[in-house]
Amino acid sequence: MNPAKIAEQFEVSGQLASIRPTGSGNVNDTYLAVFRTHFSEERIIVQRVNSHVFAQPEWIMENMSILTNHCHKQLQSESATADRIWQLPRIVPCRDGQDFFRDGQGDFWRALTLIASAKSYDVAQSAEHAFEIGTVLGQFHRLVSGMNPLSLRDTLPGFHETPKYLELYDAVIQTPAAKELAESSMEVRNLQRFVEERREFASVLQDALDHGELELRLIHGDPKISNVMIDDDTGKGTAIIDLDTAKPGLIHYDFGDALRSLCNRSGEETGELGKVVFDLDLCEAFVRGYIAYARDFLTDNDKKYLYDSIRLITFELGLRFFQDYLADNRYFKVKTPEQNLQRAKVQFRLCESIETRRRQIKEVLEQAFGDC
Ligand code: GN1
Ligand code: MG
Repeated sequence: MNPAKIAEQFEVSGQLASIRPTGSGNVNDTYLAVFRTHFSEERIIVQRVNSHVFAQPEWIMENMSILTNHCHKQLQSESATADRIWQLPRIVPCRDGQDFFRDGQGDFWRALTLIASAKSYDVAQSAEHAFEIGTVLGQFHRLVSGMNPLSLRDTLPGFHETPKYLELYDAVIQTPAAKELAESSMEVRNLQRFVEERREFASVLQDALDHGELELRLIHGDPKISNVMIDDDTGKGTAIIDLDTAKPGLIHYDFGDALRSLCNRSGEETGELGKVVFDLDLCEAFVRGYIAYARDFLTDNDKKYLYDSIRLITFELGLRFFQDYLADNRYFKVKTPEQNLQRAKVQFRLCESIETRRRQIKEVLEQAFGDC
């Protein structure tokens, strides 16, 4: 169904003035809709949730209400000491009162308020920007640290369990189409070797969870740089958006994901592999921002796995892109058939850079957190 018709289903006053695609998401389709009355303007985000990825999109909305209500209450009780304004996205209900709209084709649509006067960026702008990303993730983790992890539903089973992605990869690599690709492409064979050399490492966090060293908490699931909103007026982080993957998990995946996306100044979509490196200055600034809030909840065992988390999530995302390429690009949206292959090469190159800088990264972490 046409997005303009969809936008009109939501409870917003005024008349739809415009609607256009926005954001750089790899999974959902996102639009910015502008409504005007004689006296004012309201902007909302309208999204078609990818129901191929999220089998129960209703759960995302339930989770979002629970999570934002909790954070809102907590922030209200602390507002006297706040050094900045924290914002949260809010669900805009449909005219019939529901939190979402299903169109004639069965597609799932929802609308959210826009974070006021703020922007997000696909690549780091400065060390101050990195500090703000760390601050926002630390604050998010602190805010949800008092919640029972099981108070949210698992919207995406297996998400960020690296061994599960290896299983999917192992299944696809056996298919005739993937075998043919491997035979004809040296590049594909190189990536296969890269995966094999790290197969053992893939279970490092799940093993720590199984052994009771790490515990399940609530996580954001996708705290990449472009999901952190920076206030236009103050330059401070003001919100973390895209709460679709908030669920019980290991906060290490969040920590690693924020750093992998932030510290690659070339961005996820670069064609220039030679320029992909893990930037230590940005890492240091992020960690300074994160620790201010994380001191309250990080345990000694948590600290032990921080370096591994950065390396692992980068490997995991590369593996997910590679697997999807071999499986005919069914998960991540692509503009060309080779895009997921290129994305995989970028993450694997970044993973190598993280491995090369292991000692320096550990030094940064140790300075901030103690033994890591
Ligand atoms: C996807 O759609 P988007 O851009 O919010 C993916 C993340 C990846 C990210 C990489 C549900 O997020 O896990 O880290 O792409 N989300 C899902 O850019 O798979
Ligand atoms: Mg996302």
